[in-house]
Amino acid sequence: MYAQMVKSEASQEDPEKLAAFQARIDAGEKIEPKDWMPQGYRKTLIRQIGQHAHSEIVGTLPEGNWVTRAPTLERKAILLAKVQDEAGHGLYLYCAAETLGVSRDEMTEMLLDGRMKYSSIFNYPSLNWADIGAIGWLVDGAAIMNQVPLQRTSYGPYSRAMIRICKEESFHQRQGYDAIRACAEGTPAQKKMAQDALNRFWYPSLMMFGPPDGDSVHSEQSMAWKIKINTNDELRQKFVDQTVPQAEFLGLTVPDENLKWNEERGHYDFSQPDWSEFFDVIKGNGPCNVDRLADRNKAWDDGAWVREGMLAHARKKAAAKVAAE
Ligand code: BYC
Repeated sequence: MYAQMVKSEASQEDPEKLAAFQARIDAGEKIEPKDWMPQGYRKTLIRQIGQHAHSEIVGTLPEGNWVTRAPTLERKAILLAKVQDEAGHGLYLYCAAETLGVSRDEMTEMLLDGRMKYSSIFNYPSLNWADIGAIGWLVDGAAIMNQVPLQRTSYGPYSRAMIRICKEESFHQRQGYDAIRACAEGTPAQKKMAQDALNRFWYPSLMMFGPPDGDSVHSEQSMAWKIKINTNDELRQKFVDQTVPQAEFLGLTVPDENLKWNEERGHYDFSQPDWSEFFDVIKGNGPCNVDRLADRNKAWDDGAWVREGMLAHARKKAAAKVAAE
């Protein structure tokens, strides 16, 4: 329906402007906030960048849950820094989306009342310390796989935000791998925890790339506009190819009986996640959807006095400046 809406909006736009816009995209030019752009391009970016920003913010919840329970002071300091980075990523992305004419408050309200999504992965719980390793290793690993190509996305502010974010995500992935490595090399009970974390996070991580290409409603148009550079399935395959040897190095087993190197294709063959579970989770029925939104709503309500105070201060400063002129 969304794709049809984008097409029907495009039919109402000036064909010459549309052709000139597509020529700029095809020539690899970046589109900047003041440039003319089709309504569908603007809407798609607001949806994708806004959803991405929300994911960064909601993504701090499963990890923040472990800051006070990290096993050593060093692990605590590292996790705290990572969680702060994720919140920062959310802010860069909200700023990038604001250049398209939507405010951060509007996007937040759409998240809080369920009109905007965030990544499915954050609707799964972090039950033990090894889960924090698995999140860094697998979830940040999947995020980087998706975000490195987005550094070349056609919208300038999004592309520039992604360059900065990717640098930090690489550190996040390494800290996760190091944390799960310590568990995998530890006592039999710790190794068991690491395996259990891999068992629970493997398929949800594969889901992060979105539905199979045949069910991806936005990919075709988003790729024509170079908002997306790769299809969901291409990135999922790259992630599997990269991650399986990492699991082998840890002495852990990927929970997939069909996982096998395919010499002819030069890729691993692997089982698809349960896509009905994915669609259920993004409809709001995952294990933690209700808690995540309740936490974000509470944070928004509890922070109202701060926002009001900041606005009152800004108004006072502006009035003092006018009076002094
Ligand atoms: N979760 O047509 P499709 C992070 C929705 S943050 C939820 O393929 P598209 C991190 C999709 O929105 C990671 N919904 O969509 C943070 C669409 O529904 P609507 C976030 C999903 O947009 C903290 C429908 O399914 N990364 O890494 O072309 C700590 C059909 O899908 C998901 C980004 O956001 C999902 N996984 O492709 C650690 C990256 N997948 O909107 C880590 C930027 C699909 O029509 N985003 N849907 O109602 C993208 O690259 C693309 O949006 C996606 C989906 C590849 C995710």
